[in-house]
Parts: sequence; C-alpha cells; structure tokens
Amino acid sequence: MKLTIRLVGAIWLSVLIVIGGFAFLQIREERERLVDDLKRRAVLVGEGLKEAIEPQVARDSTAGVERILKKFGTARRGIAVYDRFAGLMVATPDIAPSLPPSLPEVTDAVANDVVSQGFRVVGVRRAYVYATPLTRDDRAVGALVVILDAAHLEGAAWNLWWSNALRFLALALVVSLIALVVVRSSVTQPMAKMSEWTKSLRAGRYVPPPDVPDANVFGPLAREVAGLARSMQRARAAAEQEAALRLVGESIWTEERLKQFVNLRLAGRPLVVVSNREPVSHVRKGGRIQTLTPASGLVTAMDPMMRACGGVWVAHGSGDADRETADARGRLGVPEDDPRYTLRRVWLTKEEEHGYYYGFANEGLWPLCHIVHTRPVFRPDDWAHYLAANRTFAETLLDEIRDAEEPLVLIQDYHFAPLPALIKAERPDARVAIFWHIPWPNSEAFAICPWQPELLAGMLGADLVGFHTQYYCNNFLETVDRTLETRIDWERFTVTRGERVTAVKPFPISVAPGFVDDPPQRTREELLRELGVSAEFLGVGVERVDYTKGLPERFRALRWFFERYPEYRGRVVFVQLAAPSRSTIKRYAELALEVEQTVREVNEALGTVSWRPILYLARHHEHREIWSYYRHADFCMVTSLHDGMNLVAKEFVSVRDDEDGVLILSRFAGASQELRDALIINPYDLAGAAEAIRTALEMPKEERHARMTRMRYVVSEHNIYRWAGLLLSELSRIPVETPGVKTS
Ligand code: ADQ
Repeated sequence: MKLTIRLVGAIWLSVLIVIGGFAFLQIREERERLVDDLKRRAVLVGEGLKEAIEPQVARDSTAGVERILKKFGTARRGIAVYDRFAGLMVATPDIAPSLPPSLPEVTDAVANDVVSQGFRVVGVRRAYVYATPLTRDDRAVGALVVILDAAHLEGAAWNLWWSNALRFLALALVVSLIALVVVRSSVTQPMAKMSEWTKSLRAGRYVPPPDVPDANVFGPLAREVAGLARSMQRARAAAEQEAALRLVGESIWTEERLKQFVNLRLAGRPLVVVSNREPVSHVRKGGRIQTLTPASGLVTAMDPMMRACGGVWVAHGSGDADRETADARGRLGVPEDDPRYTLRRVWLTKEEEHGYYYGFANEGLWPLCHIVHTRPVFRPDDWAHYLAANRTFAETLLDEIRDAEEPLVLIQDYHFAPLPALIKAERPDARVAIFWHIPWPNSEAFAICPWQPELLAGMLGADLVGFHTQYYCNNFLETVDRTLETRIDWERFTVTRGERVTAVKPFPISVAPGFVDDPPQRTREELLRELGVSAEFLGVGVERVDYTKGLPERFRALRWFFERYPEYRGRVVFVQLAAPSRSTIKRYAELALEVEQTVREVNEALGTVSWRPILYLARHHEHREIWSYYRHADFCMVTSLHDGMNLVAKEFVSVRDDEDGVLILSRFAGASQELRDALIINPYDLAGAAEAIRTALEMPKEERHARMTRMRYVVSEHNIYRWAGLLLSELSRIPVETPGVKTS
C-alpha cells in the first residue's frame, strides 16, 4: 500500500509541476497578448484623435473638443483632454466622474512631451491609461488621454488558471488509475504469488515458480529463490537422511558423507576430473542461448559427485555458444544458478574433434570394446588426432594443477588412454586414476587395435585403473600380460611396469538417489493424456540411439510378444525415448534409419486406428521429463547387446519409491551383475525377451514389490557417492612419488 501511495503521490507531483509550469507560461503569454491589444487600440484611438484635437486645444475651444469627444467615447473607452497645466478640460461622460484630480501619465506627457502609459485604478475599475502630448508649433498645449477598461485581464488569467486546474485533476486521476492497475497486475499480484511460492518452498513443498507477466523483472529473483530453496531442501534432506541412517545404524554413502570424506581425506588437495563430454553445453536455438545437459551416462554419474566434492571438471567445449558463456580461460561455475564446481572448457578444431572423437574414439575404440559385431575402423590420421587432442587436454589439465600440491586427477573413459602417462610424466606427485566406462573385451578382441601397446602404456601411467566389473579388470590384466613387459600380481590386482605400479580395480558406477532433486507432479493419467494414448500397461525404454543398446532387437521382441499374445494388443503401449547420438558417423545414421524403420514396421503390422504399439519419441529429454516415464511405467526394458554398466536400469529403480514396476535387463549390461531381481534376458533371443514382457505384465503385485524393494536396496546402497568415495579413498591411499625416493 505504501508503494502505491508513494507512486500516486509522485505522479500527482509530476503532473502538478508539468501542468503548473505550462499554465504559468500560457497565462504570461495571454497577458502579454491582451496588453499588446490594449496598447494597439489606445494608440489607434489616441494618435487618430490627436490631429483633430490639437488645434481646438491650442485655441482653448472646450466646445470644439467636446464635439469631437462625443463622437469617439464609448462605455469601455473613456477619452479625456487636459490643458497645458495638466488640468482637465473635457472628458467623455462615462469616465468623467471617475477621473482623479490628476493623473501621473498626463503630468509626464505634458511636462516631458512624451507618450506615457500604464495601468491604474480609475474609479473602481482597473484601466489602461494612455496619455499622448498635444503640441502646437513645438509647444506643449496639453494631453490627450485614452482610458481602456482592463478588468478583463484579471478574468482571463483566472479562467486560464481554472481550466488548467481541471486539466491537472483529470490527468492526475487518469494516470493514477492506470498506474494502480499496472502496479496491481505487474507488481502486487506477482509479488503475492511469489510470496505464496516462497512460503511453500520454506515449508518444504516444492512447487514450480509461478508464471509472472514480466520475466525480466521477476525471472532473476525467481531463479535466485529457487536456487536458495534447492540448497535448503538439499540441506534438510541430507540432515533427515543422516539422522535416519544414524537411527538404523546404516553406513550408506550420502552426498553429505562424501563431502565430509573429501574434506577429511583430501584435506584441501584439489580434485580435477577430465572427460570429453561436458556436464553442460550452451547451444544457440532460435536466437537464444540454451543450457543442455547431454544424454550421457558419464555426465549423469559424475555431475552429482562433482556437486558434492567441488573441484574442476575439464571437458571439451562442444556447444556453439560455449565460448561466450565461459570466461577468457574457458571457465564457468556449475550449476550456473548455484555454482558448486568449476567447468574448464577445452577448445578443439572441427578437424581435431572429427579425428579424435568421432574417428578414433567412436569408430575405433567404441566398437572395439563392445562386442556387438560392428567392425572397428582404425585410421592413422584419426590416431594422430587422438594423440594431439590428448596432448591439448594434458596442457589444460597441467595448467589447472600448476600451483596445486599432490592433486587428485580422475580421467574418464576411452577418449583418454594416453593421458595418464602424459600427466604423470610432468607431475609425478599427482595421483592419477583413469576410469573406463565401457566394457574391456577379451585380449584377442582387443589385440586387433594397431596401437594396442601405446594405449596400454598410456593407461598404465595411472596409479589406478578402474572398471565397472571384476570381469573387465581381468580382461584388461590379461591384455596387458599378453602385450607389454610387465609383472602382474593376480592377488592384489596390480601391474608393475618398470618402477611404476598400477592398481586395477572394479568400481561399479551408479546414480544419485532419486535421480532428480525436484520430481514433477505429473500423474500417470496426465502423462498418458499428454501422449495421447490410452493404455492399461505402459512400457518404457530410454536410450541414446546407439547400436550397442539393442533397439531393433527390442522392437522385434515387442512384435513377437504381441503376435504370440494377441490378447495384449490395444492394452500395452511401449514408449521409447531416443536421444540422437553421434549422428555424423555413418553407422549411427544408418542405425537411426533402421530403428525408425523397425518401429514403423511393427506399428503398421499390428497397429489399429486407435492403438499404436510403439511410440517413438526421437529427441533429447530433460531428466525431469524422463522421471515421469520411469515412475509411471509398468516395465522398463534395457536390451543392450553389450554395455559397461547401464545407468538407465539404475535410474528406473531409484525413481520407483512406490516399490512397483518390473525391470527387464540384458545379461550383457554390467548392471545385471548387481540387479539380480530384474528379469534377466538375452536380447538376441526374441522369444525369451517376449516371454519376459509377458512375465512382467502378469507378475503378482507382491512379487513385483519384493523384487523392486531388493533392487532399490542395492541401488541406494551402491550409489554414486559410494562409487566416488571408494575410488577417491583408494586413490588417496596410494603413496606419493617423490623424485629419487622409491615407494612400494
Ligand atoms: P551411456 O552409453 O551413455 O554411458 P547409460 O549408462 O545408459 O549409457 O546412460 C545414458 C544416460 O543418458 C542416462 O542417464 C539416461 O537418462 C540419459 N538418456 C538416455 N536417453 C535419453 C534421452 N532421450 N534424453 C535425455 N537423456 C537420455 C556410458 C556407458 C554405460 C555406463 C555409463 C556410465 O556406455 O555402460 O553405464 O557410461 O559409466
């Protein structure tokens, strides 16, 4: 209310100043115009009569003067003639009784032989007096006086003040009303909504920010408050979780526990993570810059860890608006609204990116490590780019740790096999780990890589090499054994090459509990309505379009299922969320076509006017969107032909706080080692996979509940914080190498 009063007061004052100023000038101009008019009329009359009167006055002919005056005098115009002693000779009848005995203008005109004029009260009225000297032979013989009524001058000024006062009132009222409406709709109401919203947030209920009309005014505030609320919620949830865990004596890893662990164990030593994929990229869309979280298991896993630990994440800046959203060194805080760690972007040319990322990493190493019968392609040029890109990343990383003592460096994935050796050569005091997110095949399969020794030597530069499973560790150790001159300790799982010892250990990666901080409120009915489907059962798949994920096999299995069990037609809809991936590579472009073709075939063969068995949504989805599908699906299918771990399986389980839903999981995904209560399938076996779908749909509620509860226990215990905690713990235990001093 105070704001409104201040605003209205300010409006009234401004209107008053403006209208008052204009009124003053207008009245002054009007007065000048009226005075000029009076003067002009007095001069006309005075100078007109002068010639006729002068001879009469010179002759002292009062009668002659009277005759002339009679003709020209009117009620509003008096004329008087004075003699050479400034004594009144003759005056028109209307004015005569009101004339004072002497008029200063007359005295002035007669004495000085000049025209004299001015305003004066004559009788009771204000009048304009114009006196002009009468001369004869250059001698003053008297004065002629014209007296014009000037009372209307006051009236005119008053009228103008009055009309301006009315104008002021009208304008001030209209502007105030408009201001009140605008304030109400743009400030008061949005503020009321914002305050309701913050109240709900404070009460621990997450509600999305209200729609406010002026995003420029309230957007930044809403962002800040949302950030604050998230921090509060996180702190509250962490405290509640810690308390609950203390109560049951559990030692589950939480974000808070990892933070404490890092503080104690790392004691201020910096943590640097390196990966090709960045946690957020900035891209230009429709003239605006958008922030994207890539569809990548690595990012899904590492981002919560970095939020807990802090530090620097070095990654390739691949977005077309990445440079302008980072500082001169390519650095920015992440998340942008509440920075918890630093992203340092590395710039590569298109050519480098092509050779290193698309070429060697994804056409060479990716199919080499995934046994899915896609032939790896090894080009010498790609290898050269791969080495060059690794050197570029090494330079940036070394720059980041230049002033740090004994930093911890976590290198991520198959893009950086040579990097550990490059870092260790420059910084022996750094503790370096490389984590390989994809499978490691058997030694015969890996041996086809022409640069096998170089890759292994690079990796063995690390103090610690991590894989998802013991099986991949064993494959790696065997590959090393067959390729390089080393000593392998099969009890401690270490490789000794010259002076260097490298530990090789499994760290099964996982997800953060809950998958997203602020799950949407969307119900199953709303989700189905938005999709435009009505179905009794909902199945879901969430993938990058990659040939390792077994998408065509999954759709063929669905077809088999509907053909074998026609009673489910029209009752089950399978929704596939498919993020485009690496589409510039020919094999991926072909796969995208193959997948779409398979979906079309199944829908055409089985679909009806009112039912399509498969809904294929080929785009990137935000995690909050994916959450709804996981939460409301009756079953989730993961049919990877070969997969290091597969986080989709774990995300599905972590979201199901209703302890319901069935997971169908490929035995060739690393996750199948841990999630034994999923329906484990061989994705190449269509009939087996179809049978699993039927089992999922017909599984009694109690069994679904029991299986999901057990899987949830595994995922919540083996979460990403535990993964990070165990890996960092292992790494920080490794003794530091001091030049010249041997360590064991
Ligand atoms: P990825 O091959 O990327 O990871 P995965 O582990 O399944 O595979 O993770 C995929 C991630 O992308 C998930 O977080 C998922 O939610 C997200 N995603 C999938 N489809 C999406 C879509 N349409 N829109 C948006 N996001 C989508 C690699 C290895 C895996 C290993 C991880 C982590 O191949 O085996 O589990 O690294 O180590």
